[in-house]
Amino acid sequence: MAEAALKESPASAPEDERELTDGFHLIIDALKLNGLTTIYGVPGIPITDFGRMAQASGIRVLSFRHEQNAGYAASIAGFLTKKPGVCLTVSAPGFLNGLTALAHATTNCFPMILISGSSEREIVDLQQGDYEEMDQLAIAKPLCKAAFRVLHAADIGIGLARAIRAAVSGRPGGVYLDLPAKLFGQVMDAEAGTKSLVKVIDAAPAQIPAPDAVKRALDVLKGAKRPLIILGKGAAYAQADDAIRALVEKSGAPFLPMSMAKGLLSDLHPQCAGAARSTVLKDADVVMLIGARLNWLLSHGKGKTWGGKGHKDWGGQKFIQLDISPQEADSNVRIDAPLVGDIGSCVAALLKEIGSVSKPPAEWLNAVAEKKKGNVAKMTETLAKNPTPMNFHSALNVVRDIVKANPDAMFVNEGANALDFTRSIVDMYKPRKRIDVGTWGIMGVGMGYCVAAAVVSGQQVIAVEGDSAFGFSGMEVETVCRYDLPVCIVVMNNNGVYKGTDQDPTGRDPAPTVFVKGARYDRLMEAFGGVGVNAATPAELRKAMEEAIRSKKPTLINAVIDETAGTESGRITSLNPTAGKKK
Ligand SMILES: Cc1ncc(C[n+]2csc(CCOP(=O)(O)OP(=O)(O)O)c2C)c(N)n1
Ligand SMILES: [Mg+2]
Repeated sequence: MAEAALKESPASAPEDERELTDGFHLIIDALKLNGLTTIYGVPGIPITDFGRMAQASGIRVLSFRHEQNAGYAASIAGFLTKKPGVCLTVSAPGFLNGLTALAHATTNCFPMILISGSSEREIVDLQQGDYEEMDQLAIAKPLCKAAFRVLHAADIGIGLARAIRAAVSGRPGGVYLDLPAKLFGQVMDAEAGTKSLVKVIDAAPAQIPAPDAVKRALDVLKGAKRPLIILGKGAAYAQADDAIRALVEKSGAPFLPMSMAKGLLSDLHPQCAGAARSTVLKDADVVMLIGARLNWLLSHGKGKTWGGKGHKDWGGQKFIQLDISPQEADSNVRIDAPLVGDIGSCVAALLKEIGSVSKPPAEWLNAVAEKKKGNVAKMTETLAKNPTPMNFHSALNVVRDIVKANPDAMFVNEGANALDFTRSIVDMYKPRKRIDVGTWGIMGVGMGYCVAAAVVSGQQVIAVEGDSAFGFSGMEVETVCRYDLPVCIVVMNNNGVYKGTDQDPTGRDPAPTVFVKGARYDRLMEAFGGVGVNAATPAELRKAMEEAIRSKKPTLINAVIDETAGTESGRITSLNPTAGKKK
């Protein structure tokens, strides 16, 4: 009788008979309880066993060659799924390698959690020189949305819950979670451990806009003679695709997708003004920003791009801004109608109240259509040329066809010319297919994005990479081959950064912008069992891409591009400072 009672009540059992758990298992249980079942990381002290145990428990653990790439993978997984992407790193150097990606996630408003092992607190705090000693929490704090440390196994559940909420609620961002080495082996009663875990309820609660703000926004919109809607990656993130389409179509306004919002409505949609960008920015009288910030990518909402007279002059238009953050309005110019809430709720509220709207004046729509027609005709002409050597346009004409034939494929893009030409030439047809350098114009996201895109979507991935851009994460082609992912990488090889033609005026070294001429990136892929193809003509490129997609094999195509073809910094040449002192 006494024995039976003891079995039913493990808490009162003698210590050595109670079932125990530890930090390792509690972290795994906490992740799984919250549906976080993929980890992107690099193993080592103190998290090697954690990775093994996580894998054994059914979590997918994707091991990279460098933490930065694992971090970028986690960040874009967050963007694609609206759940925090999890990156796992070792202490000090591994943590620092992952930190760039955490800061990138925060800047881009992607939910991500960087979980890093760290060294012994008492040694770190006395600065006694521990293995990989670093006060990681202090370093992470200014670079992310929130940072937490867990010292006791009983706090793991709460620690992860705080990290999840911070990452996905409000404006999403990067969160740092510091787990000191001793935490992993800490033992506690299993039942108490289970009770300490938290399943986060409604991690990103809807934020409903105020009715008067909705009315104000609609009044401004309805007063427009030349309206324009700009869709940002916040709109893509929201996964409110149908409502956004309905609002755009109801308004009848031309829309402009920011790079990662391409495909939210098809680039071929009749209202898409992508091919008339300069006209619509300059001439619109009312601009509705949906999940797009007026940062450098939109010339801060002022200056000549926006019809202003001088560099910093306001163009005179009115702005409506839908954004989750109340602090976003007036960041660069006056916002006449801020609408604060999550994009899904804001768009739904506008749709509910909009009533009948008359289409924008024909004069405006015709002016945009004319400009579009002219630019599309010019582009068609350029794309039809077939120069030798191949240039960006003749190569991208092929990519454009392949993407059109495979609209479900994920599309990764980085570089300077390799980015800017691709963005304007390759149309997107579905939401959240195009992922690229984002807010910072960062190089190095390529292979991390490819891995996460393949893992999260289960779809074919196509990557168009500048040869410089590719080099930042090139070693991860081994990761792509190891996991046998359906990734087709096209390296636009113009022998360097922007161009391959620069020379050192002193004749001593190669110029800072050029690489080994005629490099064969395709052979890197072959080293790991993938398919490598050297393509010097559009026909060879087309054949190789079609075969990659048919076979689903990891493929790298070295597309040989005219080394004179690019321009300095692609489309952002003007951001280069110029020397005040002429020679
Ligand atoms: C992390 C980081 N380092 C450096 C840069 C500066 N940068 C901008 S584009 C670029 C590479 C451009 O060359 P490539 O990828 O070959 O594109 P191309 O213009 O030649 O097509 C570099 C290094 C950056 N944006 N990000
Ligand atoms: Mg290049």
